[in-house]
Formats: sequence, C-alpha cells, structure tokens
Amino acid sequence: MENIKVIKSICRQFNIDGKLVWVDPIMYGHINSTYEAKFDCGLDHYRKYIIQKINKEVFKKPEEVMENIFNVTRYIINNAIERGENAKTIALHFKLTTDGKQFYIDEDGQYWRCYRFIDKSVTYQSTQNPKILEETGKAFGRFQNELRDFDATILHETIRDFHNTLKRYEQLEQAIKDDIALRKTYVQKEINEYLALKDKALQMHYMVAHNELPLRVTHNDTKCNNVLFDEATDDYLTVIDLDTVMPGLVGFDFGDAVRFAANTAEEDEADMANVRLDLRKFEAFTKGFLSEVKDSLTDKEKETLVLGAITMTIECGTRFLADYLNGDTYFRVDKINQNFNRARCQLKLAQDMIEKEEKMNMIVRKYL
Ligand code: ADP
Ligand code: GN1
Ligand code: MG
Repeated sequence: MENIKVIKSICRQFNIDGKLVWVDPIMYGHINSTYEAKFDCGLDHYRKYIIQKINKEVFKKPEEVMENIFNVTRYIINNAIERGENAKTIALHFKLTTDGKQFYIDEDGQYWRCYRFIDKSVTYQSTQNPKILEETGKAFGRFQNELRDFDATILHETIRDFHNTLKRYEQLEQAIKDDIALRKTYVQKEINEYLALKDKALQMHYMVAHNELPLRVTHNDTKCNNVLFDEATDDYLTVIDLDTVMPGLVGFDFGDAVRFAANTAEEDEADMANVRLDLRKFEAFTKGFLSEVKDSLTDKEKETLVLGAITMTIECGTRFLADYLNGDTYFRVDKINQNFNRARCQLKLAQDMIEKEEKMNMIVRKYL
C-alpha cells in the first residue's frame, strides 16, 4: 500500500473538481491497489472517486487493459442511452488525467486510473442472502447480454491464456518441479489430488479445441465482489473489475461465480470441514444468471454450465497452489499459508461439486 501523501499527489493528476477531504485504501481484490477518495465540491456537495494502481506484474500492457475497458464501458453506456435508460450506474465512468489521458504514469512507471465511485453502492465478499445471489447471477448474465454483439476482434488479450486450463496445469507442474520456496513436501497430498483431477478439468479445454463451444465476450473474473449492489435494495447496479474482459466461455463466467458465491465458506477458509457447495446458494445464482442468458445459449453450453463450475474451481485451485509453491508472488496474501488454504479450499469444493454434479444439473435444467 502506498502512503496517503502519494495518493493525494496522484489525485491531483486527474481532472477532478473540488478539494480532497480524505482517502482510504479498499482492501478487497487480490490484484490491484484500490483507494477511495472523497472531494469537497463546495456548497455542502461531496463526490467520491476510486483511484487504482494497475498491477503491472499481472497486466504487462496496462495501455491495452485501459483501451479494452474504455471500449467496453462506452459501448454499454451508449446502448443504455439509446434505450433511454439511466446510464449513470450501468457501467464504470472513468476520469481522464489533466492532460486528457486514460491513465497517469508516475515516476516509478506505475499506471494509475480513476473512476467515479458509484454512490450508495455496496459489495459483498460473501453472502447467505438468496436475493443477493440471484442479483449476482442477473448482473453477470446481463453483462454477457450487453456485450452479445460487441466486436470481439477489437479486444486485446490482457492476460494470455488466462483461462487456458491446460496451461494452468503446466504452470502448476513447473512450480512443483522448481519448488522455489521449498514447500513441496508439505503439500504433496494436495498436489496428487489436483493431478488426479486433471482429466476432468481439461474436458472443456478439448471441447473448445474441437469448436464445440463458442467463444463470446466474457468478464472472466465473476466474483460477487466484482458486482456493485444498491445499498438500500440489494438490486445489482453494475459489474466492475473489467481488466480481464476478453473472449471466453459463458460456462467459465457462470462457473467462476459459482466457485466464489456458492461456497459454504470463504475462499481462504482454513478448516476444510466447513467447505462445501451450497445447493441453495447455487440455485439462487443459477436462477438469476439463466433468467438473463438462457435464450442465447447453445445446447452444448447449457450441458456444460456445471462442468464450467467444476473446471473453474479446479483451475483456480491450481493457480493458488502454484503461487504457494512459487512463494506467494501473484495473489495478495495477508495471512499465513493463505494461498495453501485457498488451494485446499478449491480442492474440497471441486470434489464436493463432482459428488453433487447431477443435482446441480437438475437445478440448471429447472431454470432453462
Ligand atoms: P481488484 O482487481 O483488485 O479486485 P476491483 O476493481 O475489483 O479491484 O476493486 C476492488 C474493490 O473496490 C471492489 O470489490 C469494490 O468494493 C470497490 N470498488 C471498485 N470500484 C468501485 C466503484 N466504482 N464504486 C464503488 N466501489 C468500488
Ligand atoms: C483475482 O482481482 P480479483 O481479486 O477480482 C484473479 C482471478 C481469481 C481471483 C481469485 C487478474 O481476482 O483470476 O479468480 O483473484 N484475477 C486475476 O479470488 O488474476
Ligand atoms: Mg475485484
């Protein structure tokens, strides 16, 4: 985290009216560094902004990330305006720098961006509330629909092979081989269990290779903390964290959201006895998601939604385990063994999903 003085000077680089009152870090999210800043605009009027440092280790070409986000948000906002809707909360609104750029590059070569804080909004790290789960489903389903006719060829691939499960397994196998942080012996059981799941995890990868599943414009990071909700009604407002919007599989957007939101525990739960797939939560999310997208899915997409959830859970777990073996260099950690617990947790969750696969498929069929 930067010190507040630095953030204050970053704020001055953007075209924001008013006087900075305070700035606070937001600790959610494993990748970027995010701050909330409040400005006094006079006459008892205040405005808040998000100031964010893009993680350059993860996003090697921040210019391309920003170009994607500008194109996608402009497209969504213009469509809403054409439909006569209020575009204020439908997508993120970015502020340009004082010299008209999409980001500010500081003396250390770090990239910063600024967007409007969506007022009266909340995010949830986890929830038991079926209404919020259904709204999360609707938000990501709607996002998918909004971008149905968006020209995918103008999008940059911001992280290569982001949801290439085969490559993710290769990265894990490399991390096991290198054992840089000398942690392999402690996690041998989990390594073996992940390797045993490889065939299952690669099924959709081979379906893509055989053109059995269409590539669509997808979000690719569909955690419920990437949705803003109205703090009074819990209706969804908008989807955020658009850094990974790229061509992808609808089943992976569905699946990654299920991985995060339908777990009985947190993503980094240390006690595996608490970790299961909650069918009630799964149903609420599925209901919301399918109410938005069911008419545009192919038969194969419908058949593989649950497999998408299993795949994303295993894939994410291989990434956590690889990062643990590599000495925690990718995902932000603030607890001991956090990446190991994240990896164990995804393993337990994926195994439980495999046991419940038929029940999950019955729920999907109910809402199709
Ligand atoms: P990361 O890529 O690190 O996950 P996010 O873009 O998801 O970063 O932002 C982190 C958190 O900041 C979100 O989970 C949300 O709580 C908050 N946040 C981000 N953008 C906004 C916004 N426009 N309005 C209100 N809160 C926001
Ligand atoms: C990261 O940025 P955040 O916290 O929304 C990661 C996702 C993982 C997720 C696991 C760019 O998401 O792929 O699924 O952590 N984002 C990136 O919680 O790697
Ligand atoms: Mg996020």
